[in-house]
Amino acid sequence: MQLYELELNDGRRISPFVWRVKLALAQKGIAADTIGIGFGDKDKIAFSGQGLVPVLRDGDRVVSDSWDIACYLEDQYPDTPSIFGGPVGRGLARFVARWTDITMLGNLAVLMMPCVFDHVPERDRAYFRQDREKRFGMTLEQMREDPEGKIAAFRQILLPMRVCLRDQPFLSGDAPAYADFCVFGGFIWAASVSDYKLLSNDDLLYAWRERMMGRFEALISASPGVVFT
Ligand SMILES: N[C@@H](CCC(=O)N[C@@H](CS)C(=O)NCC(=O)O)C(=O)O
Repeated sequence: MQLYELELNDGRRISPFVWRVKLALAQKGIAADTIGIGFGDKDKIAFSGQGLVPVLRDGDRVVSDSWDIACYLEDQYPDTPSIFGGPVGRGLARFVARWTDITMLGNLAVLMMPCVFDHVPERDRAYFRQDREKRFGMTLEQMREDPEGKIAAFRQILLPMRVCLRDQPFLSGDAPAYADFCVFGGFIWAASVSDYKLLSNDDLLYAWRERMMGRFEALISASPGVVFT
C-alpha cells in the first residue's frame, strides 16, 4: 500500500487530511509506504485523476479524498479495528469531518498559511503565495497580523468539544476513532509548522491531545518537526 502526501522542507508532512488517513491506518494496524510530494509535483499523483493529497494506492485500486479513503479502509479491511464503530458512527464521523474542515480548519487557516509558507521549498513559494492570497483575499503578510486575536477566536469555537470531554476521554467515547483523528489531524498540521500555543495547559482539549499523542506516539515522533505547545 502506498500513501501520497505533502512534504515540505526538513521532511515536514503537514496535510491535516493525510493525517486522518495515517491515524486510521495506524488504528487498523495496516502498513503503508508514504511518498512525500511537493506542491509542484502534481504529475506524481496524476494517476488518481485529481491534484490533491491524500492519494492511496492499494494494489491496483486508487482512492483519493480522505473521507473516501477512510471508508475504503473500513469496508475493505473489515477484520481490522473499526475507525467508525458501525453505520451510525460512520454518519456522525462524517459530520465531525465536515465540521473540522469548515469550522476548525477554516478558523485556523489564516493563522497557519504564513507558517506553512515559511516551510514551503523555494521552488513552490510563488505558487503557494499566489494560490493562497487569491483564496483568502489578502496577502500572507496581512494574514500574519493579530495572531493573539485569531488564537482567542479559535479557542472559542472548540467549546463544544471541551464540554464533551468533561464526560468522556475521547470525542468518540472511551477510545479514539475517526472523529478524534479529524480534529487531532488539525492540531498536528498546526504543530508541524508553527509554535503558536493553540491550547492552554489547563484546557481539557490539551489533556485530550496528550492522550492522542500517547496513543500514536510512534507515528507522530517519526514525523519531523511536530512539536505541540
Ligand atoms: N477534501 C480533500 C481535501 C484534500 C486537500 O485539500 N489536500 C491539500 C493538502 S492539505 C492539497 O493536496 N493541496 C495541494 C495544493 O494546494 O496544491 C480530502 O479530504 O482529502
